[in-house]
Amino acid sequence: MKRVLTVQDISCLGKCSITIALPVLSALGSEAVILPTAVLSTHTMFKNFTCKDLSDQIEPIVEHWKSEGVEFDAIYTGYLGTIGQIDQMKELFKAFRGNDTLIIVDPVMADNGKLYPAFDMDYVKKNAELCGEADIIVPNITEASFMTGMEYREEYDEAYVKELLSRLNELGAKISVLTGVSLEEGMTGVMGYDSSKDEYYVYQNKRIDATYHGTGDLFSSTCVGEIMKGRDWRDAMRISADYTAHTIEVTLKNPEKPWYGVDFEATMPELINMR
Ligand code: PXL
Repeated sequence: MKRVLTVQDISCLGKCSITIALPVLSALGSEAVILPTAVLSTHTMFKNFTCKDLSDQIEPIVEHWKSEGVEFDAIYTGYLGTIGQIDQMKELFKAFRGNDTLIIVDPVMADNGKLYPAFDMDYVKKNAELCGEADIIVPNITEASFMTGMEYREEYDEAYVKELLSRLNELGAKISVLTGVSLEEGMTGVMGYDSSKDEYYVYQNKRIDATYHGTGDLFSSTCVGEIMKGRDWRDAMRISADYTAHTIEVTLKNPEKPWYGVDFEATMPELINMR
């Protein structure tokens, strides 16, 4: 069984980060190991959330794992709280990067043209450095435009997306995948670039006009789980885009849908058999 370490916050209520990564990775047949960066009462789109930073726990946990000889097939980082934690991730990569360890960085920090409340441009710069150490990065267009210094656009063409990918590639990751890329009217999806082969991959599916928290985490966790199942990164992206879009559609049909997250619990049985 593949063993995946995921490093992100625990938002106790909110269906994002670890509360999505754990069930998705388990459902896809990987052993999920967690390293929580902080405990929040809810994700940061609620008002008055509490937050306990866990930075001081990272080193002792890592040291214990090292003493146990623990190895990982993949390390997947998502929402990190502070610049200091990004430095800690660099050390963690050094400690556990084996010849076949896949490192996937989702530089969670912004959406819809804006940074999330906790972050600033110093954090963006640091996240760009972390992306340079990854095998695969999965930013959305907002995160990519912040990290590359390119203008954020709501309306764009393929040339703009290719330029973003080319500048992301300069950060140093082997494969850069942009999410939330809409290249045709009524469609959305991903566009990726594999620098080792100089190859692009585009996948578009139906655009659903709804934004939900945690959908980026659902997409990334599914990618990691699918790659661990042995899928090529392009197939993993396609399945993850389909699964995320389907889950949003199902959520919209639920009359009791919570506003703060998607009903991935309802669609998980389908995920297991997706191909
Ligand atoms: O879904 C990304 C995410 C993860 N963790 C926390 C968040 C968010 C998005 O806002 O607030 C705490």
